[in-house]
Amino acid sequence: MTTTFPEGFLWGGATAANQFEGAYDQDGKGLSIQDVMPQGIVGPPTAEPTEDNLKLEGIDFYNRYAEDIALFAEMGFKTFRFSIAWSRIFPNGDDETPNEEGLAFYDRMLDELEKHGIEPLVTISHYETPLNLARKYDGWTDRRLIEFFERYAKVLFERYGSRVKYWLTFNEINAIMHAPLMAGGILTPKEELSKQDLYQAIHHELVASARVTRLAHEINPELKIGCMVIAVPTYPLTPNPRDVLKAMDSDHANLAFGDVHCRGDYPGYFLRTLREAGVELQITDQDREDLKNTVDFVSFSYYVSACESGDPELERVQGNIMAGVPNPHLEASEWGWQIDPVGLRIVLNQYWDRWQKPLFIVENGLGARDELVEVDGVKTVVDDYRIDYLNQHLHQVGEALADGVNLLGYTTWGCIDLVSASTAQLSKRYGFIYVDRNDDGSGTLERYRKKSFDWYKEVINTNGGSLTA
Ligand code: BGP
Repeated sequence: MTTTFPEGFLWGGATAANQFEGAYDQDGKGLSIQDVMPQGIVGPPTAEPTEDNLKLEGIDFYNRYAEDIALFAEMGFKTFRFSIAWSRIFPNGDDETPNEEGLAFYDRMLDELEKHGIEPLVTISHYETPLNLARKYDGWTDRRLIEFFERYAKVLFERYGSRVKYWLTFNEINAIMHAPLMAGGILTPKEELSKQDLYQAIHHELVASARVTRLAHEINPELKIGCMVIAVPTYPLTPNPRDVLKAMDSDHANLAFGDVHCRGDYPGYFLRTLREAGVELQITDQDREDLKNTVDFVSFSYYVSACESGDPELERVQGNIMAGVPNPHLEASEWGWQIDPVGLRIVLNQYWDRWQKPLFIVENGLGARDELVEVDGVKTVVDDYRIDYLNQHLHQVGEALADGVNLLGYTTWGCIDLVSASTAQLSKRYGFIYVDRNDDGSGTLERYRKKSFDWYKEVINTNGGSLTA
């Protein structure tokens, strides 16, 4: 069948400040947790920023944004997802007043996007809690973070609310279960973090998300606020009911975040998890009221599906942040992430059926090692593997649209090469644009169009018509 994408479908690409801006101490920016995470989530944080941390310079988007946005425009991007670095706006997180130079940077970026008619899609917090909040408060375990986050979001809505319609509160909010430092700014090592503190931190983020949703609507009723979750559809390894049940439990652990954001209350299965873990959440009456401020749409990242089994002995392997039993029917990327285009159609249907809120795919893509070559005297990457991956996934998106799913748009992850979140490498590349920078920090930072650049341009230009089955 031919894939039909709706008119006005928001095609684009996605990024995060800490992974590509660089300029980690420029113009009054404070340190964020990422500035002391040179190994992403595969190694411990350092006491202070160290030279081996590729994020300190990133791909220098901070100083090259105009050139890069022009390349996105050349591909025909309708939207561009980026995050605002909290510590550029509030260098310590708990400051009383914002840093004007930080705010001015995003004004300049928005000018550039407007110039090209690209709709901004802004993540308020993408794995970059100000380091001071981690050190002083142990991140989101402390209730006071709600107030600091609200202050930050208020400044953003007031400053950019007339120019930015689509906002996401926390990137991959469910990642906090597995990566409490990256997703929750919690410095207590994961092994020492009590369930009580972890779930309390989750509660604080959920309340903060709901409170800023209300705030946004108060400031400008036109604003559209979305939650953002990692989507990992979980299949039972076999039809054994124990496997099916385990898969359901595993799905529930993730769906809970969307349930709270869309329904305004904790689901029963989640309360049971808390009871069985001996956790007593500190919830005030005001919290319960706040949670009722549900989101306008649901956004998610999709890279992998997983299997589950009732057999605890079976080995679980890590995909995107979460682990599961490997699926014998699927191939994996070089980083072991299992590739499952059909899973994207499944999850789109699951979310739409469950929440009946517009959906937005804000991350999807293949992390691969690319080789820069010369074709007809022009430097490029012949990334047919990436084209194939994206084509297959987008074909399934088309199928989901035919199933009746309401989808606002699709932004590929890392539309320009950037530093990986999990392993902090540059060699794990996702982009349509190659950036000359290597894992050892060497490179000219020059940009080159990959083969997928022209391919995506054609997909956008034909509104999906050029995709193949
Ligand atoms: C998501 C994050 C992104 C991003 C992406 C790819 O978890 O929201 O920040 O990096 O995954 O992951 P990685 O960079 O680890 O390959």
